[in-house]
Amino acid sequence: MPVWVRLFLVLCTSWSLAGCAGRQSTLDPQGLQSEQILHTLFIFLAVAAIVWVAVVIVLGVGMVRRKRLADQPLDLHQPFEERTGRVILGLGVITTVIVLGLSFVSYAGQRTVFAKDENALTLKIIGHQWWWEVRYEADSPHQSFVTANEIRIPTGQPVKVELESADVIHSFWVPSLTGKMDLITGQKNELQFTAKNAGVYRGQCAEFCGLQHAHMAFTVIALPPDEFARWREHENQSANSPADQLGKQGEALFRARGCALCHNINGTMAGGQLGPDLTHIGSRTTIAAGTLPNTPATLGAWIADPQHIKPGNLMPKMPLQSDEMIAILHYLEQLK
Ligand code: HEC
Ligand SMILES: [Cu+2]
Repeated sequence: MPVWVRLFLVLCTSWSLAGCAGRQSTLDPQGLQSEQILHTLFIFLAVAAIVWVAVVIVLGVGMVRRKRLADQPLDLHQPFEERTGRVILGLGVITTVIVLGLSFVSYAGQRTVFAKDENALTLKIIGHQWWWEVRYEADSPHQSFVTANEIRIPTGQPVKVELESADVIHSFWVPSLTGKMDLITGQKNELQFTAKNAGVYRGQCAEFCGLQHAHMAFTVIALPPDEFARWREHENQSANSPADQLGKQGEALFRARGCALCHNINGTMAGGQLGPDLTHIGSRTTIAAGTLPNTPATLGAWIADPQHIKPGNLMPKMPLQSDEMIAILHYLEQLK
């Protein structure tokens, strides 16, 4: 085979498969449920491909072996009619068997995907235009906390998410871990999944929910169970008190400039509920629902003008002097 043909073939396969891996892919499953969904997809694909190839072959044979028109087209051809009838009957039976078989495969797959485990870690997730409220609730309120846009889970343990919406319909989708489920006001939907491997997976709102729907992503971080327990312990604690003068100024300004009306910071006077909880904002990996990585620069840019970064979102541009902004930024950065 000439080199250029081989090169062409290699490029064709590698390019077409290059999009299949990664942290947001149904074709690179990292959870028990997504694996099952991929199995089901492959079975459907294989059966459909075989049927398609068979149809194309028969069509080809029919075209090549075309008969001349009979002299008397209206004459009955008894043997031919009988054969045709048998073929149609046979194909009808095969079609029924295939449809029933695929229904069974689909049903069996759903039993895994929608299986319920009583010991699952339960989270409540509330969709907002355009961010995700994530509530870890335990029997004791001291063990319960709220975060946003970032879901940490232990590997190997089933996780149940209870899905609700604060406004319009959203849809929870982490392709690497499981299928989609809608978040609807006044209705509680549930979805369970188990991450097999530690890693960082990307989720995305999958139901058009308004202007910033495309910027309504989230991160799922699957951690080994002991690491998850440590994180949970830390997340339970109130926010760090600011260590220096500038931080203290920032904390006071956070209240004085109205941020506290919309944002909660545990252990402080800030108790607003309209925006994401900021108790540990300094340790989150992204801001504004996965729109930007969380760095001092992006956090500063967000506070300075959230409407520039995410036009139409529900945090207004706050009138702040530049020294006030620096103080608030310095304060938020310490909330690890
Ligand atoms: C009217 C309510 C409101 C006020 C006032 C407000 N915010 Fe927000 N804030 C929001 C909302 C809503 C979001 C989520 C926006 C989105 O991602 O769509 C948000 C997001 C944020 C985020 C990103 C959080 C994350 O996890 O992505 C930070 C940081 C933040 N606000 C800081 C501030 C600061 C500092 C102030 C005061 C200068 C402030 N906010 C004032 C409503 C408000
Ligand atoms: Cu949405």
